[in-house]
Amino acid sequence: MELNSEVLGLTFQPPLILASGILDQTAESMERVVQEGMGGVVTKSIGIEPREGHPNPTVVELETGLLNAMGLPNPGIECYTKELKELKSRVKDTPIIGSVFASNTEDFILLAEKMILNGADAVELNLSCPHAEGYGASIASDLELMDEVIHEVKNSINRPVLAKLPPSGEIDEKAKVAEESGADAIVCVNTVRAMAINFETRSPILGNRIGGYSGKGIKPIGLRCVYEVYETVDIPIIGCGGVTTGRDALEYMLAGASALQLGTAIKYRGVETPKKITDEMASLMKKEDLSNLKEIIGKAHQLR
Ligand code: RRO
Repeated sequence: MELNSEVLGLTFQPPLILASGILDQTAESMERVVQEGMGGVVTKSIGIEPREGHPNPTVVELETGLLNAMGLPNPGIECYTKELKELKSRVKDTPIIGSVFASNTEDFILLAEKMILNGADAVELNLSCPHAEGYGASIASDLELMDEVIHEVKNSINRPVLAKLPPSGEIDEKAKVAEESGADAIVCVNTVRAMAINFETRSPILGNRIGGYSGKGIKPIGLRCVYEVYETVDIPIIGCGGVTTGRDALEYMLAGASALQLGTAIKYRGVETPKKITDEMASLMKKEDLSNLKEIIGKAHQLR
């Protein structure tokens, strides 16, 4: 069974993409994930200047997922372009999506142009980090600014632009604005703003106090977001949020996702996660007599 998805003129085979923020600091680690069956990769979110990120602890393991407040640590675009070039030379047939964050339109344009110039096939605009003042979710909550950023980036690069949205607020309204501004796809969703408190120390655990929740626990939220956005826009949706098994992936596709991003699942199922999920998708489809993903995408909307 051929499990592939054509999205944005790119072929994802299988339709599983490494989500931003996991195993994506170096060309070597991203290549390794591709060798383990990932159909595409998104880089760590990269900004103009190097950033150390938030103080430790930056990650907490919860019962059904992870809580992080990394704080956009990254080496800055000048330094990261070396990794990107190296990655491009190592994974020629696998689409590379460059993730970028900024606080203003000019910086977004500069970052997107550098990503494309150095080997990215598409750009993912991080409009949704839940715990970075002035970046991320604060961009998507200002619809005028989001419109300008997407419109201007789209005008500057001749490649697909993906808008990664937060699960907060009216996501269908944000997705509609993103589509009208020229986004080629919506990534649904970033992590959920959350926190953990240690009873014994009577204090928040994360250095930044507030962080983003990912993994199995947020799957119903991501699924709902994909479902709502599918009813609102005509551009493709890439599902993200707690996809851990082949069944999860197919449920997201029923909600309307054309491809999926995987992140936290790798922590629980290892670097072989994409192969495992692909096998699970194939056997579940075989059992249900399905041979093509097109028979699945968006089908949960027809049964009401
Ligand atoms: O680096 C982070 O702390 C981070 C980012 Br950029 C993001 O988009 N989402 C998240 O949960 N963490």
